[in-house]
Amino acid sequence: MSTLDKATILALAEHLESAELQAHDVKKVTDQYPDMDFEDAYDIQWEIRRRKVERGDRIIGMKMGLTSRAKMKQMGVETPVYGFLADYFERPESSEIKVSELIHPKVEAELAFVTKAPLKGPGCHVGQVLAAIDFVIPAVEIIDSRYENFRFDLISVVADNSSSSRFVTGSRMAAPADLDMRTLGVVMEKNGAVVEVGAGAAVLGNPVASAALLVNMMAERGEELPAGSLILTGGITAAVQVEAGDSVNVRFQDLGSVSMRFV
Ligand code: 0L1
Ligand code: MG
Repeated sequence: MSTLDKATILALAEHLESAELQAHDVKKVTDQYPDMDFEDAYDIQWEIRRRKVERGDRIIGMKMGLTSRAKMKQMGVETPVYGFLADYFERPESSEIKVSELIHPKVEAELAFVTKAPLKGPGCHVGQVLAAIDFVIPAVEIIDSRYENFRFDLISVVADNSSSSRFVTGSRMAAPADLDMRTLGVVMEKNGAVVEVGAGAAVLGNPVASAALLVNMMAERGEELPAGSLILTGGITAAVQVEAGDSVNVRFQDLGSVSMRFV
């Protein structure tokens, strides 16, 4: 049930989107509106999305966040969150990513899917997702909460498009049938040193389950995922802070590696 009126939703969407575009941090929105709920937060997120589309940006997919059981427990929450991906979030493999356009970026290793059929909930299951996946590619998401010191609560995070900011995908693709996504290992290196390791099962037991949940969560708003969408399924590793001068390379079992440099 929403608690905020339309004018407040519009004002908060503008406020948070400006923070993103101008790369400055803000106080979490629940400080001012402590009674706001998840519906308000997704209303704000969908309004930010609408503003971007109106300006000519394309929405190329969706991401799931807070999909690791350990992170959910740490934050005292039981549901992951989703966000949208705009075309300008994407950066090419091995490219330089400008930290001056960001506030306090962190990187996390993820598996990404590109779909060949629309997906619609409620009741979307893992089998439907597997049938709709065209191919799997490795990805690194660069999250960047707009909130001071990454200090937030879940409702504020959702309003802020779940900290979506940039992402890089690798070019080696695989069919889902050729991978065991639960045991698929990743090793993240920063400046040549291993900083994180993990396996796909960190993402809700199986990244495919994360995509099914995304579709079912979108269905709560009557939304579906069109064919050709890119889905970032959630962090396999913890998020690692980066700054100008850092190089990141993530090796994915059976899927090659994804690298980038922060400048
Ligand atoms: O992609 C993610 O898991 C991030 C979700 C938002 C929470 C955060 O900024 O850490
Ligand atoms: Mg993520």
